[in-house]
Amino acid sequence: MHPQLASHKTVGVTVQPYGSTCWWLTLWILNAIAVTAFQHSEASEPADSLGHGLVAHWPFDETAGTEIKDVVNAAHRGTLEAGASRVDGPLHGAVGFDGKKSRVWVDSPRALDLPAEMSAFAWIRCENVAAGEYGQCIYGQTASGGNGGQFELCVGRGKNLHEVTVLWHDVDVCVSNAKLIAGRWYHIGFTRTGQPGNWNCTIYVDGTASGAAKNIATDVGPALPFAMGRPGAYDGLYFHGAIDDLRIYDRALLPNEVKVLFQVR
Ligand SMILES: [Ca+2]
Repeated sequence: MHPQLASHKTVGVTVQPYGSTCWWLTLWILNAIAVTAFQHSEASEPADSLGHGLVAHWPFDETAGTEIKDVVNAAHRGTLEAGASRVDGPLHGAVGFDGKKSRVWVDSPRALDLPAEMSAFAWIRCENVAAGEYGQCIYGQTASGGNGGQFELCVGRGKNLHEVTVLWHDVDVCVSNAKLIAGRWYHIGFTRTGQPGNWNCTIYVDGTASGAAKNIATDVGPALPFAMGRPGAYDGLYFHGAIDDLRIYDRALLPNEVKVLFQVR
């Protein structure tokens, strides 16, 4: 029970034996408790919808070891590899990547087979936002030979050295309007809506839409191994920075849900 509610209940029980005035006082207190409970429920409603369609959620809040737990499905555990480290993030713990070989390896859980609508959101801090031709992959699905899968999020790519780029099936499909600054945390994600031959992608930065592409003909690639800090099983495009609270959905979050998710602390 909420400590405040426990305190109110104690007061009500204490005053009840002292006559009609105190009885009405008790009713007033109980009513106040009910209103408080209703307001609490109403306030939490938008946040509650954020559990709908959530297929993976890695908070990175473990304090030791190399295991990264998915609080939605225990089968989606990841592993810190090659120097990926535990650092402080906006929401408690986060994972740091050195841009050399470090990554979180997850592999191919069935729930990450997302060939249709989807969303992925996380807190991200880049140490280098101008990586060069192919940029750095923050997370994504890719085969060991480099073929792209259903989704990737990259930074510092091609001519968009200070922006984030969403790719699927090896194709850049959407670029953020926001230009990132190294060393600062951002809440970044994207949604995919539509259907084969006619997809839409919107990138969000800090709760607000920041870049969109419509009528994307490029179809989604196959489900491939997933990793953070590099593109899946491909040995390259390593990310130099940190990630916190990565959430993946099998639906497109609505704009107001993205705002709420940005405000979660
Ligand atoms: Ca965290």
